[in-house]
Amino acid sequence: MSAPTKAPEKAEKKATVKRAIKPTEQAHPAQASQPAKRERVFSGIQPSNIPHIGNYLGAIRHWVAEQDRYDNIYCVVDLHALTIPQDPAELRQNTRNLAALLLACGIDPKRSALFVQSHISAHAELAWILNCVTPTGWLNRMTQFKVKAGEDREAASTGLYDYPVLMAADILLYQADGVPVGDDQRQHVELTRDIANTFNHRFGETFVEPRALIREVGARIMALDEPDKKMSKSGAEPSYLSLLDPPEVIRKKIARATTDSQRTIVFDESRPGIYNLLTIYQMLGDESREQVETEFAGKGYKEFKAALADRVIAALEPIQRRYAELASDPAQLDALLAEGAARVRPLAEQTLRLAKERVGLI
Ligand code: ATP
Ligand code: LTN
Repeated sequence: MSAPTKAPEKAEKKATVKRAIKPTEQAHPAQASQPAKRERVFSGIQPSNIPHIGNYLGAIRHWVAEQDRYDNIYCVVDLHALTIPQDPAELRQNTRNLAALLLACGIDPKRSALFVQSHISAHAELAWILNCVTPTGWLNRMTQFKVKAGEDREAASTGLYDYPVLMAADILLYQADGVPVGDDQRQHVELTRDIANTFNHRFGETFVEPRALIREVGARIMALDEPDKKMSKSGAEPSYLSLLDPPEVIRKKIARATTDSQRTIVFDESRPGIYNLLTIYQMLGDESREQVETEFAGKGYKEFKAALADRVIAALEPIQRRYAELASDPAQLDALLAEGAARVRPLAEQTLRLAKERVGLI
């Protein structure tokens, strides 16, 4: 192979001047000359199962509520779902169901781009480039991998190990300023910042360093049966409240939820079961803790659990109704997802082109 000539370097320099992206706390670099533009947010959710009330309270609800504040991009991360074994037919179904459910929760395709990760090949391509600047030591520290891989770490897929780098690619491709997520994803967003920072230092400003947008309340809803563990889509049935659970299932799961032998119904973090249920109750009603505690002063768990079930059922009823309509028209859903991908693909491709150029791919 011949030695590299000066020319590509020059071309690279020129590209740097022309397309330099300066990360700022305020705005997306491409928006630097138009400071009035909104900050961009990106977030993803896996089609690994039907979402639960934790996904809703920790993430989806905020995506919906903040649609007028940000430039929004939301993604059904099907490539991430592949990191653990999936039945192909189920994955296809779950992907469409999840998209329908996000729309039913209030994601508005006019204000938010909603698309499927595998429809934009730049995600996988950028992930490869980022793999090559990410030390394995960083991935070894990721707690989600340790939890998901379980005892037999050697048997976990390489994809599961590499999951956070693909997530970094998702975020960095769109030069997102913020990443609205639940508390469990904090470490992955920090890793994304580290990867962006390392890349920018090595190759010149290329990526915005995003920050995690995590709420104080509800960012970590716990499993109903084991309140010391996070509620998870991949947990056992009685551990979570699915957004599509019918009323009688919701009542049963809440009635069986783990509490403790004390009687008072108060927000006490040392009592994780009742604390978790109270948090769900409070969030669905937008009340203060004091108001909730006053409401149940002198009352028992049975009464509280019945009130909680009523509230969850009432909150999910309109979502389930809209979902049934949307899910009945898969062709329209597919068209909408294709539109979402078409809207953001140019952004992703622009960033990928720049990253390829920066690292020296011709
Ligand atoms: P899985 O069990 O398949 O890994 P998950 O339940 O962790 O799924 P994701 O699709 O990975 O859900 O996450 C979607 C969003 O929901 C993310 O922003 C994540 O941080 C948030 N989230 C997940 N679980 C909770 C929870 N228990 N409480 C609050 N937010 C949560
Ligand atoms: N890792 C996330 C899902 C996810 C994501 C993303 C979230 C994939 N890519 C990009 C925010 C931004 C999870 O397990 N909840």
